[in-house]
Amino acid sequence: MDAIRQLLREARSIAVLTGAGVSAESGVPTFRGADGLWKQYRALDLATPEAFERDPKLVWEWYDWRRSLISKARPNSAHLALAELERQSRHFTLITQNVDDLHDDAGSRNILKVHGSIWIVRCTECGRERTDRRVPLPELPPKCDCGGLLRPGVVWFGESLPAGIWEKAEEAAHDAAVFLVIGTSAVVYPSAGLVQTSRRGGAKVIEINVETTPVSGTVDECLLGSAAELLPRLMA
Ligand code: BV8
Ligand code: ZN
Repeated sequence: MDAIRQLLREARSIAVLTGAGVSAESGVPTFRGADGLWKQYRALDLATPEAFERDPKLVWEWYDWRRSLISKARPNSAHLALAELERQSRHFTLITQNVDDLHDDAGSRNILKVHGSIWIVRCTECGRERTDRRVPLPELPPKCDCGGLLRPGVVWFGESLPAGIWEKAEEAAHDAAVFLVIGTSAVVYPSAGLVQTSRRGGAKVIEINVETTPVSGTVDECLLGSAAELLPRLMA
């Protein structure tokens, strides 16, 4: 741990990729864990444009349920430690696959949300986007003032990642001297590919997870444990 603390202190640039595992200790269910969202809700079928096309009410019931769960969640020590690491670092980019905005609530600043935010709604007719934090939503599916159907402002399977944001994430991963990959099962692409991108750019890659993942064999250090427990210890 000392060597890693030293590495983080001296790094000229740090990039971090987080997944649902960093919000687990805030009570937000992960996707693929034992009590995961995928299990109960066939999420892989729900988080798609086709599912929304077929049954927008069903898809919104899932998101409305997640929104009310997330509205009760607070950042945990993993989120707070990452906000602290950013304050101590010269160049720091936080790339998150999470849509819960808990990194914002923890005080992180330079955040790239590659899968969007569950608090954004976007009109499928006029394209207008806005933050809507109402839980529960008054009607499902919610409608825009223009009468169009609103959709969650997240990236679904089969959809491309927000253009500008994705380019910045690739650049940050490539330029990083240290790349932290935390609390992600590293199975969703292209986000999981950022680990390889950082290695190609010469980064020291450190993984923090409670279990090994498909990238564990490619990283320099694999710290097995909870992010909420390990990250604060890396900051001390
Ligand atoms: C695209 C937003 C193309 C919505 C999400 C076959 C092979 C390879 C790829 C594909 C394929 N078929 C299709 C694809 C592409 C597909 C994909 O990767 N599929 C996977 C499932 C195989 N990807 C896409 O479709 C992407 N788009 O490719 O577009 C394209 C290109 C150009 C032009 C047009 C189109 C879009 C992907 C984004 C999908 N949206 N979510 C929503 O949230 O509802 S994905 C979803 O999974 C979440 O965003 C989540 O963030 C993401 C990854 O999951 P994790 O965050 O890693 O969470 P998970 O539960 O899986 O893991 C938790 C981890 O934490 C575990 O490892 C656990 O051990 C650990 N953990 C638990 N507790 C702790 C902990 N770690 C530390 N501490 C703890 N306490
Ligand atoms: Zn509209």
